[in-house]
Amino acid sequence: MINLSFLQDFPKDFNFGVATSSYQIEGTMYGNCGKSIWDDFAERKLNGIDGKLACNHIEYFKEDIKLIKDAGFKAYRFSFAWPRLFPDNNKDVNLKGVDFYKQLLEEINNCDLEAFPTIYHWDLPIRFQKIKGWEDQETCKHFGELSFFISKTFGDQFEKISTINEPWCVSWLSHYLGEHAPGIKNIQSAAKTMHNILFAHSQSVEALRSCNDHQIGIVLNNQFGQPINNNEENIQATKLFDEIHNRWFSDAIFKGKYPELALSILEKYLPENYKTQLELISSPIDWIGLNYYTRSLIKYKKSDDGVNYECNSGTLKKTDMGWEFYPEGLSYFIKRINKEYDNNIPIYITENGMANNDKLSLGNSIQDHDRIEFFNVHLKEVLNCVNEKLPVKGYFAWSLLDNYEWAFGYSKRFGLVFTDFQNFKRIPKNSYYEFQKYLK
Ligand code: GCO
Repeated sequence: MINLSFLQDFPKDFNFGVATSSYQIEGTMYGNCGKSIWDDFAERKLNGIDGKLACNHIEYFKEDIKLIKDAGFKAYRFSFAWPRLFPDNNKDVNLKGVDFYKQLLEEINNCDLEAFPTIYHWDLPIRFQKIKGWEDQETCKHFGELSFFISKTFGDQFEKISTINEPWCVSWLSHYLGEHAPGIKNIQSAAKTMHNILFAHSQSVEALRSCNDHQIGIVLNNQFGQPINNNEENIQATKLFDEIHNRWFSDAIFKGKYPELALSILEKYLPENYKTQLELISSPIDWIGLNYYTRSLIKYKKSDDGVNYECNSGTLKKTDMGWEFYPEGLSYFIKRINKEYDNNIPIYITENGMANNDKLSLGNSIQDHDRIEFFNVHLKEVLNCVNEKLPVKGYFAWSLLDNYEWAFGYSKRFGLVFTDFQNFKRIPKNSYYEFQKYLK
């Protein structure tokens, strides 16, 4: 039987936690939350399937924190909803929103969990759409102000904080592939946001440093690219994929530059002063978060805009998202950050997990063996890295609860805990109990 018994072999101070994000769990109809680009996108593209109710975490947060504690986890990664704090404009704060995050943080700390807040996990207030959201650096300036506000208002409740979750998703996935809000498909918008979201990070770091003594990080999602075969054109295509998906962000953060191949395509769309801004973007951070899910097989495919590749999947075991199990990629990226970018920076695996077609069986149990296997093979890679003395300091399972999985609505279940979306009942799955067995 595949199990997680080797969790006991991790060092005592290794931080195990779970992760969530605001729009995916809170429920925007509660507590005077304002509208975000996801409400608009859901209305236009997803038949109105949105985060209005989600998991109603706003009312159930105490129960949710208790679930985290009872499993033996030591940390909780969540995000602040910008439209909950500032629903109508950039000045008038929603006291109900402030009160919610105060209570949440208090509950987290009372349960002896470490809070790992993220400032931005994709729910940009809708008002920014007027200036094309992240395409305009005005938005980045306001993001700096939001960061300052968060640090000032809640900063005594946590040590570590991350600025942005997955800049690749905010930019490429949302402005080139059009799969996430605001659903734009245009290389110029994509290039601009690829840069601006990093500029926003720099504004946030500056604001946070001026306010408090936090340990600041950013969360990158890395995906492993493998050429579909050894043809030279596929090898080159893979290099471009890797630069757009991964290196664009890590090169900027750690080296203050953009990788050559990707830059040769995107530079013409960047602001004139982008090099000066890269100096700010690369100002030191204190830790790095890595989200990891899968690999892609890359094949050359000619495109007029120069983005000459397509992504395919292979024949390995797949999750309900159709994503292949490829645990080797996780240790690959841990080593890459350590060896090629910064050999001291603490690394946190801030997301890793799988969607599974979970069903309630008799007696209300959920036998998610595949998920236990997914955690088993990925956590073994992490443990090997720890044993090799790489500075991996923590691991967050994605996710605590089945929740709103973006463009897939409620159809993809990533939780350790099953959510009944009719009545908000939470039912721990076997994977939850498997963690509990060895963490408690
Ligand atoms: C991400 C986001 C999560 C997703 C998860 C599964 O990494 O894409 O942080 O919000 O739900 O990754 O797709």
